[in-house]
Amino acid sequence: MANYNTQLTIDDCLKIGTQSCAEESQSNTEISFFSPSLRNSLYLCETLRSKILSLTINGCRLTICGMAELLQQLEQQAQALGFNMVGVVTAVPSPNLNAYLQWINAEMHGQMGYLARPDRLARRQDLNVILPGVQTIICVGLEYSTMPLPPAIANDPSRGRISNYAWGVDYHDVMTPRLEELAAWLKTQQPKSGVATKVYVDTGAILERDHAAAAGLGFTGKNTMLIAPKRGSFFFLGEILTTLEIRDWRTRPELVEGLETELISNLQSPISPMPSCGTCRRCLDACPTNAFPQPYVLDARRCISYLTIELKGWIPRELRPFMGNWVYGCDICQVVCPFNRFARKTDEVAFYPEDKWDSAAPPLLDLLSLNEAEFAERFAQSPIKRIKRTRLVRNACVAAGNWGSETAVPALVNLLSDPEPIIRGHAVWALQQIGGDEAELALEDLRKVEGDTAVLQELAFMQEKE
Ligand code: B12
Ligand code: SF4
Ligand code: SF4
Repeated sequence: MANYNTQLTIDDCLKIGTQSCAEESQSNTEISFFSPSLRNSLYLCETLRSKILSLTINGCRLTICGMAELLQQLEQQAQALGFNMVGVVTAVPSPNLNAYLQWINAEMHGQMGYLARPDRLARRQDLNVILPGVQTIICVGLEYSTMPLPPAIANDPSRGRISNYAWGVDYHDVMTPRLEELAAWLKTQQPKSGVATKVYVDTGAILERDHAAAAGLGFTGKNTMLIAPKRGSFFFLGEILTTLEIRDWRTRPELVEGLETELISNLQSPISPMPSCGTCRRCLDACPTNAFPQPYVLDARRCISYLTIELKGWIPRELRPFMGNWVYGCDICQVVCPFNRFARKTDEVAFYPEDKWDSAAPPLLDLLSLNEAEFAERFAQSPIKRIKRTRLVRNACVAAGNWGSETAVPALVNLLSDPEPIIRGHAVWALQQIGGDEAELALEDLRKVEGDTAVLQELAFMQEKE
């Protein structure tokens, strides 16, 4: 079999297509090819287009589509798979790579060591390390906003708040198979040409937001979120890296230069110039842990999302009082953003909470009493399963300390005998915050038997305070 590269000319398409049609035993088969040479064919006059683009050989219909048709079909396929946004961009390293390296050098990634690994940095610097010959990144967005949380629920300190993105099924599980399906479809657009693809949702060593911004999906906010002007920022990102060259004149206007004007006269850029944050700084001022040292830079080590999800060990004592009742992620710098007035309810049923308020803001007493088996069952489908019981109960202890109600004391006292030192230690902190006879007696008892140094330090902290 000839080894065709991905840059098929119209002649290549005709040659391979004619051969494939001749080989087809069944009539009424449809074979379609994509040729970048036909980049603007949608805008050719109808007669010329029908001559070039479609012919029937041996009962088999052969269609050769150009760049514009491919983009149109890509959009349709992506939409049919439930994605709300799609864009393509040339696979070059992010122009903000330096900002990223500075962020790593300043150690703002905290314990997320994978972000600083030399092999992962190499991938961000050269996307060919991920996929040799990569030409294009197809970026998709999937909205996840489901329902507004009534203030009475959101601000109820007896409940632990879960970030909106984690109310339903894990987005990695929802998006990955669909992106793989989209990648499989893409490969059919140039059969026999060996198109390679690589699918990522969140976990890839690429700067997803920067590439998506370059693909026209939105702009970077001061809160570092990718914001779509008419949709806000409550959406996930996913990508297909591919060796197929797809160029979109909408994000690469230079591509249309030199074309006959009448061919492009009906083209109008659908991507209007992106807005920006302007003088707004609501997110920066609203962040309870002061995690933005400057606009567009987030010190992950102070972010509640990092503290509740990524941080494996002890939550720094000085930050605990500012975490409020968040037990998994945080939405504050998005909720205050004026662009999120445009956020729509997602059509994705998988993201809707099963138990309405209890999935979005479960009672803290329920979380404090979770055992391993209950945790595994309750969060089997949810992204929360990733942090395991220890981190979730640790977070619930901090939220209970901030709640400050004696109602939580019996559940916290129970946790003083938990096998996990991190849970015992955070329960100690919560009981110190709440105070009262029952809490103090239990802490006295623990002091006599505790053998773990870190837990003893938590206990000592209270004595120092006294
Ligand atoms: C590590 C990580 C985190 C870390 C660090 C966050 C961060 N801001 O970097 C933590 C755990 C804190 C986190 C939290 C959240 N995350 Co997160 N996270 C990631 C991950 C895996 C890598 C991000 C990264 O590389 N950060 C490195 C830093 C340096 O990048 P950056 O902050 O984006 O900064 C860039 C720009 O600000 C720009 N820049 C710098 N200066 C300037 C100046 C100007 C003027 C401009 C325009 C740009 C600019 O350059 C920087 C480098 O590219 C991505 C997935 C991925 N592979 O990309 C998801 C991802 C960014 N996270 C996501 C989500 C949903 C969240 C949360 C909302 C979850 C939650 N509710 O708790 C929060 C939001 C917090 C926030 N405000 O960012 C989504 C974001 C979708 C979107 N619409 O933007 C992503 C893309 C995952 C996904 N596939 O959907 N996350
Ligand atoms: S997610 Fe919450 S803690 Fe993190 S930067 Fe935004 S407001 Fe601050
Ligand atoms: S709150 Fe204001 S400053 Fe922050 S991202 Fe939104 S528009 Fe930009």
